[in-house]
Amino acid sequence: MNHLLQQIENYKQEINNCAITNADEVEAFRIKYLGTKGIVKSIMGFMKDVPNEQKKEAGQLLNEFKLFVEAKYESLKAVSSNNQDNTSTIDITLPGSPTLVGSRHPINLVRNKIVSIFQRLGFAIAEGPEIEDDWHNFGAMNLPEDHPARDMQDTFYIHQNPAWLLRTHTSSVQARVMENQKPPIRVICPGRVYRNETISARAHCFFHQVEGLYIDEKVSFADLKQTLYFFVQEMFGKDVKVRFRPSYFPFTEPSAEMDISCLICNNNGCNVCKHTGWVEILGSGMVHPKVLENFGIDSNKYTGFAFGMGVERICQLKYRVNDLRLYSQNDVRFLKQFTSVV
Ligand code: 2U9
Repeated sequence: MNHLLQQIENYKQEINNCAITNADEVEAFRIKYLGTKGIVKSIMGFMKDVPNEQKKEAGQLLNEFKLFVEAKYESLKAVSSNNQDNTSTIDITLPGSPTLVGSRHPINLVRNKIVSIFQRLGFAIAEGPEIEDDWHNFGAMNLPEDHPARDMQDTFYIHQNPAWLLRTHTSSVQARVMENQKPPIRVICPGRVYRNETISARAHCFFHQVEGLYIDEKVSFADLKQTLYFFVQEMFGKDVKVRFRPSYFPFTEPSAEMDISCLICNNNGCNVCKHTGWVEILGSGMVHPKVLENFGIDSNKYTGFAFGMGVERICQLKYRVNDLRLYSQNDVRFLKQFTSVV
């Protein structure tokens, strides 16, 4: 037993003093100490000569020694590979690792495309605050006190001051333009809006709108139709067909929703158009005289048209995205698929 102890001590000293710097020496160390005919194996062979009552203690010693040698081998390996790195040269023939540059969000791509089409028609861009007061969001838009859209379930009110709310549409921006500008007014208002909805594939607590407003003398429903027809042709191609359906909004009279022929089935009927051949794309109408008067605009002299569309909706039709949640999950696998609106 004492002999064994002495031997282990000697080897430990030898190992502690060894100076090893390169991979060949490390391999020689491994063969000498840990190889099949190495020192660790050979002193394990002494176990059979150890008296039974000392076997337990001897076993522990040998095990500790084995762990000591293995740890030393691992640290030598690490040191020698570091040395190797320091001396190695860069292989300039290897391909570089590319820097990922990201891409524009599909909602932004589609919003930019919508806005640029209206800019070409002479519309100026207007933006406004997302936190609004009741007047700019509802009152000025002819939404009466008891209108369901004012309901707590649809609108996010600010706890600290319920006179403030998160805008439910970007009409509040047009309201601010009308406050500060006299006709002619021709603005396009892109922006994020908020509604208190349960999140699902088809609804979200926020989405993006582009609304437009054109007020001047002699603006007619024919101007509305032609402007919006031009817009969808630019957006979806010259072959697109349109139809207008009568509708109701408190801020426009008359009001109309515009459908386009289904791009997926070419007007023949599919799941996207619910087998009607048509898909709804935006709401529109002639600005209600009361809305004009709210801003001191003479409704006998001036008329105007307005429209509003959801960017997510257009994006869904353009890119065939079928779940609204994808837009806000920030998943690169989804986002990197979009590069431009064609
Ligand atoms: C002023 C006067 C009138 C904006 C309009 C719509 C019709 C409309 C919806 C489309 C889908 C909202 O995103 S959506 O849910 N919008 O249908 N919006 S007319 O009318 C205005 C705006 C400002 C001063």
